[in-house]
Amino acid sequence: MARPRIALIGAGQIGGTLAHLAAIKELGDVVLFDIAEGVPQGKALDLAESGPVAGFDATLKGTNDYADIAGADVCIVTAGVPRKPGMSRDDLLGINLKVMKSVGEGIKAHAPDAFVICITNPLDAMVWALREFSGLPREKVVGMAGVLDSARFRHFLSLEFGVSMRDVTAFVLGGHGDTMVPLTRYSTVGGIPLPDLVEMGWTTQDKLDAIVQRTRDGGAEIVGLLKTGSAFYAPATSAIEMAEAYLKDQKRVLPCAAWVDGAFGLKGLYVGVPTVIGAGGVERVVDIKLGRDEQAMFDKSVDAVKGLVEACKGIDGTLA
Ligand code: A3D
Repeated sequence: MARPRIALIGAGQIGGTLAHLAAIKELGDVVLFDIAEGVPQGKALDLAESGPVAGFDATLKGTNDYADIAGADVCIVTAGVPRKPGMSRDDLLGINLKVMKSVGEGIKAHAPDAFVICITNPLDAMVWALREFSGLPREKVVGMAGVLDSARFRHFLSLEFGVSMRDVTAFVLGGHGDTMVPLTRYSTVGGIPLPDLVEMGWTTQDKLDAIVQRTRDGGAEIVGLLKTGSAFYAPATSAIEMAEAYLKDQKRVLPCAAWVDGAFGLKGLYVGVPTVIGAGGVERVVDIKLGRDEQAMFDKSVDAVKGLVEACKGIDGTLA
C-alpha cells in the first residue's frame, strides 16, 4: 500500500519541525510548500539527509508549486506570520487572512480530499476562513490549539505535583487567545480532579489559579523569550498528534477548534471543544456540561471568536 502523503503548507519554524516529526514517526511522505524560494527545498533536503542516520524511509520534497501537494491525505497549514513581542494573536488577522485565501484555493484545487489542520493565528478565525476559502467539508477542516494549550497546562501541573506528565490530563476549551478556558474540574492527576487535589492539600487554590493564568499566557511567555517568533516545537508536536489520529483512525479524544453547530448551544462556529478524531476527520463534538462560571468564561471566549470572524468578513467581502 502506498504511504500516506502529508503536505505542509508553510515551511517556517513549525513547518520544518512538522516535517521532522512526520518523517521520524514515519507517518508518510512529506511535501513542504512555501512561497519563499529555496526554503522548503533546503529544509526537505536537509531532513532527507538525516534519514539514513535516523532510519526512516519517508521521502521529503520541497516546493513552491501547489501542484506538488496533489493527492495529499493530510495538509497542515502554518503559512503566514507569527507574533513578535507586544503583539496579540489578533494583530495578525489582516495579513494572515490573505494568506488563508491563497492556501484555501490551493488546497481546493489540488488536495480536496485531505484532512486539513490549521495552525495559523488568530487560530479560530483563520480555520473558519480557511474552510470558507477551500470549501472542504467542515468535519475535514480543524484547528490545532487545544492540544497545545492542554499540553502546556499538563506540563505546569506535573511540575507543581512532582508527577509524570503522562499521568496528568487536562482540558482547555474556547478560543485560542486570552479568553481560553482551562477546565480544572475535567483536569486530573491519575483520574483525581484538580479541585479534589486542592482539598487533599496537594496544592492551593492560589497556586492552581496561577497555573491557569500561566497556561493562558503560555504563548506570550515563549514569544517574550524568543523575541523573533513564537513557539514551534510544542505546536508542531500537537498537530502531529492530530494528524496521526486521523491517519490511523485512532478515535482520539482531543480538544480542537472544530465546527460546532448545535452542541454547546452554538449555531455554527469554529471554537475549541473536545472532539473525537478518526478516519472521518472530526467524527464527534463532545458536548460536555459546563458549570455556571465555566459557561460564563466559555461565552466570553465565544464572543471574542465571533468578533474576529466578523472582522474577517469586514476585510474580505467574499466571506460575508
Ligand atoms: P514562520 O517561521 O514565520 O513560518 C511561516 C512560513 O509561512 C514562512 O516560511 C513564510 O514564508 C510562509 N508563508 C507566508 N505567506 C505564505 C503563503 N501565502 N503561502 C505559503 N507560505 C507562506 O512562522 P511559524 O512557523 O513560527 O508560525 C506559523 C503560524 O503558526 C503563525 O501564524 C503563528 O502565529 C501560528 N502559531 C499558532 C499556534 C497555535 O497554537 C494555534 C502556536 C504557535 C504558532
